[in-house]
Amino acid sequence: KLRALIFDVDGTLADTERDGHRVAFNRAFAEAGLNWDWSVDLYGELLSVAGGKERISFYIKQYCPNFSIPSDNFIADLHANKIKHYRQLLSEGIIPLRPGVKRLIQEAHNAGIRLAIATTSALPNVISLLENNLDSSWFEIIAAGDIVPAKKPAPDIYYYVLQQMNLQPQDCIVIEDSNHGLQSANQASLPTIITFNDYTQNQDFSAAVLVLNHLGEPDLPFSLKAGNAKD
Ligand code: XBP
Ligand code: MG
Repeated sequence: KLRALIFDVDGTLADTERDGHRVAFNRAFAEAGLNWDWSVDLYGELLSVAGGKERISFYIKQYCPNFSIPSDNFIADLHANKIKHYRQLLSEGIIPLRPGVKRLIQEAHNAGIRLAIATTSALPNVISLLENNLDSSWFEIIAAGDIVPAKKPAPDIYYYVLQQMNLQPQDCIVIEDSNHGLQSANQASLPTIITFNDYTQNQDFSAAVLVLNHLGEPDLPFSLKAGNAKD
């Protein structure tokens, strides 16, 4: 019996990466006087590293090998400022939920299915996204950011949610958008539905129970759409 739905956030609830996180990183870099500028394509590569702080470290190692990190909390401070910019972007309402997300969450809530979040992103980011779009009190557990030391694709965040909710993996379905997320959930034995997006569409999803382009209405041929159903 299905008892719980566990949602990833970035790329799953909303397309937050390209116009949200990426832009916020760039604004934080500019504010710190750095001439780093993450293009849409470069950001696609950087997404191979989960977690904002981890992504900045990776970028420095890979693309700015001569850059000397000025202080111990340089990356943490930069990331804290990135969170500020990201929340500002969300509050402007430019990043809507993906199709079908709100309906699924509402119907699951009405049916008494328990809801949880498992994300690599920092907690304030998740709270902002939920508060701008949904009733965040519906989520029993919001497992985010550094709450577990090993981020996705490690399974730790999903083990954490299962333990906190006292659930068995077979009682749950996970909704993810990336191969990282799929690996993380699968290692915790959780059946996973993928809703891919532009950044993740070419990834390997063979371990998913279902792969969809989104959770909204199916993309039916025109003649089958509402109003033409009798054709
Ligand atoms: C999300 C991420 C995050 C965000 C940035 O992965 O990889 O790093 O891009 O978030 P997932 P923070 O959807 O698999 O959880 O800057 O808040 O870390
Ligand atoms: Mg994701």
